Amino acid sequence: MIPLEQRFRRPSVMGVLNVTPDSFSDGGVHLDPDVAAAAARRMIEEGAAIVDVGGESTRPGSAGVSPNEELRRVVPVLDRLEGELPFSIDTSKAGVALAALERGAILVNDVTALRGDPEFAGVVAGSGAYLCLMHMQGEPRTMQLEPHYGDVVTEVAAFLEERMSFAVATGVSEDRICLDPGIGFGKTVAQNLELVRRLDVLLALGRPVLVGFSRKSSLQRLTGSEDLLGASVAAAVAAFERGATILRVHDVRPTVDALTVAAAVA
Ligand code: HH2
Repeated sequence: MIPLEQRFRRPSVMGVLNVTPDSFSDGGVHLDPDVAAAAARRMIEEGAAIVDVGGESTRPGSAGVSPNEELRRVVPVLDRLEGELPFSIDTSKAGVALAALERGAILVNDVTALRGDPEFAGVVAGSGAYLCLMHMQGEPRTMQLEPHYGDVVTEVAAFLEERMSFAVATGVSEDRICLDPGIGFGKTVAQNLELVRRLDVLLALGRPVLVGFSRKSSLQRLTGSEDLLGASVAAAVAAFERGATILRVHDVRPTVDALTVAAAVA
């Protein structure tokens, strides 16, 4: 694999495809694998560089699903995407990551940053795939109850630096890794905004940064709007302008258009 920064030019869009009944913004929409595969194709046509397939919701309060249930949700979709378009798998289970890698996933997106499953790091290292390491305080079930930090930005940076060292020690080469502050994962609105405002601190770790602000509740709290399209696009542009490389979003076409303009004047 070529280094991640060559495969994903700044800015690149990652389209979100949740194959779950309960994801916070698109739960239940893509449960039919043919519908899910069609949505993935549309995202690529609209300019996404990659489609992120997930079978377990990590929304605040969610309890998680069994490996078998997660496989049952994602495998029929992955079977349809195999060989057709670039996709990643959003999972913290080694068995699910392996099933996706066997079907050609080029990136593994682990919201636990290799803390969830002891087998996970080895599976990724052996595959040669790209890896996204994300920061989360606590676990989805409880993470929004009482987020606490001294300085959120330096703590997230220290965490990601340590997780990257761990990944490299288990055999994942550094040029395959991207880092993610984990917007909404154990953070207040102010902390989420601070992480984007001071993205340079994460960039100083030397790896491309992925930001997923799309449709998150902080945007709803900030704007008071129920329709989060405008807020999500603005958040993607703001993150890009502060140096993010990959923007993980639900609404691909408007985000790609906005980023094209933002990049043209950069
Ligand atoms: N956010 C969500 C899920 N996975 N992965 C990364 N790397 N970064 C993120 O910010 C991120 C993520 C949550 O969003 P969504 O997939 O829309 O919802 P749910 O977890 O409810 O399926």
